[in-house]
Amino acid sequence: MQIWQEFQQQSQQLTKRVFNRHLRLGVTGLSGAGKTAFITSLVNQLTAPVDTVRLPFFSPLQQQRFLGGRIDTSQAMQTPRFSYESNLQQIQQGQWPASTSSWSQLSLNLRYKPAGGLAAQLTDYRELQLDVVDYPGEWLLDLPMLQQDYQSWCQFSWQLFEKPHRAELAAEFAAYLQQVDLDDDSELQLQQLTNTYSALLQKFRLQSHACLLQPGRLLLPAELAGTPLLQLLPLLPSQLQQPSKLLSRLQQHYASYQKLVITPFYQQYFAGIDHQVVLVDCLSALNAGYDVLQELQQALMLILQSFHYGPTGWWRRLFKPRISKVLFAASKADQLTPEQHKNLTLLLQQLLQQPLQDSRYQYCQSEAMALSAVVCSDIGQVQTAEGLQACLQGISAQSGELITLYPGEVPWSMPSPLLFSHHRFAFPAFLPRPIPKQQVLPQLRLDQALEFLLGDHLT
Ligand SMILES: Nc1nc2c(ncn2[C@@H]2O[C@H](COP(=O)(O)OP(=O)(O)OP(=O)(O)O)[C@@H](O)[C@H]2O)c(=O)[nH]1
Ligand SMILES: [Mg+2]
Repeated sequence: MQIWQEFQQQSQQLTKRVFNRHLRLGVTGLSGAGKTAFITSLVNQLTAPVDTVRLPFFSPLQQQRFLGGRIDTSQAMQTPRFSYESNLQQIQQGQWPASTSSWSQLSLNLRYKPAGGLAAQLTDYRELQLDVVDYPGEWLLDLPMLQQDYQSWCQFSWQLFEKPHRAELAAEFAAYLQQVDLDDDSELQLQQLTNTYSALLQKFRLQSHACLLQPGRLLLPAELAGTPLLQLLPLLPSQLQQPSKLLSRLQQHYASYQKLVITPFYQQYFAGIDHQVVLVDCLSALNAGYDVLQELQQALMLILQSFHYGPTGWWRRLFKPRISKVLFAASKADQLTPEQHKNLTLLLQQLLQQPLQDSRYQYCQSEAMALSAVVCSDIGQVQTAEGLQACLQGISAQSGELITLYPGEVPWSMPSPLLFSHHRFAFPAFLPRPIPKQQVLPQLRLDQALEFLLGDHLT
């Protein structure tokens, strides 16, 4: 019975894909980029009663063809469901949902009237199934590890560890590794080394604000906690020269991690993506300084190399899906006064300049914008000696108090290290403003994002 149901579900899915009625949206971004907030707001905008939503640039709604969306309730019981309702409740009550610790999924059925032609005459409405997956951003950085073997991963890691914002913390770990017996591959030694390396990764994140941390599962193991698969760490480049028991064990673990963790992660969540949104938190990186901004650029470049981009037709949609549209979005634009949004978009484009030069992107449509999934600030003006000055008002995430401030300017191109030596960026973090339950989340340019990502599938 269950096999028959699964077969029925799969054939329905295939039919939808052939007729372009199924879209898998890949929400991509490092930890803290805003994926969970983005998905929550997207679901909220698309499932709220259509007369309560304000999405002027989302053409199906503007043309009164969008009839509404609902959450698909037929999702398999064993599939973790994206906690939309509780995330929404938290945001409406003025709190952010916690950082994601495992994967989850949600499907929406979007009902719309066809824009014209024969379809409009023959049917009252059509439905598009939209699938979205949420996962911890840390895991995304495992994808580039598929392109490397253990040795090259170690070399790469130690090059990263030499960077100024990491060097001091890494030196301690290097000294610890120096005195390790390379012919001891006992459980005890492997576990002690792994614990020390995983503590180092946590310190890199908290003290150095580093974002390129591998392997991601060492930071957030989920169901893999305690498995030997996670006994993984980069030996020093000098320790790779001679064969040793420890080296060969770590090589085996690395290969198993690639095969049993990263490949299934990619296959399950990313291999079938049709459209992608890449969320980037440029403002936190600017706050953290030059080295972190550089590292963010490097991380984005590595991640984007893991996806396949290109045109799509029904055959490809079925058998060899490729990403045909990618939206690069600078998140949390509500932390800036509006005249800075253009600079934020330009900075994002500069950050992505290198990956975007890659010829693969020429075959897919891309767009860059600054957006905010949940607007937490009000825009105002204050009188200063120089005249009227734009300012923001919002609830500070640090103090919980209402603050009014001018957050400052965003450089429109990659800033030099010199700029950071005499200027400190301090873009504020806000809490969401509490709103009534029936009110739709305030957002910025989510309508333009939806138009780009979904508009042509709702015609
Ligand atoms: N002001 C503002 N802050 C936001 C917005 N979206 C996210 N944030 C902030 O960014 C933090 C991280 O957002 P999440 O949506 O949890 O980020 P994530 O990409 O899901 O992170 P992981 O779950 O760790 O991978 C939130 O806790 C907020 O502090 C936004 O639209 N506006
Ligand atoms: Mg999350």
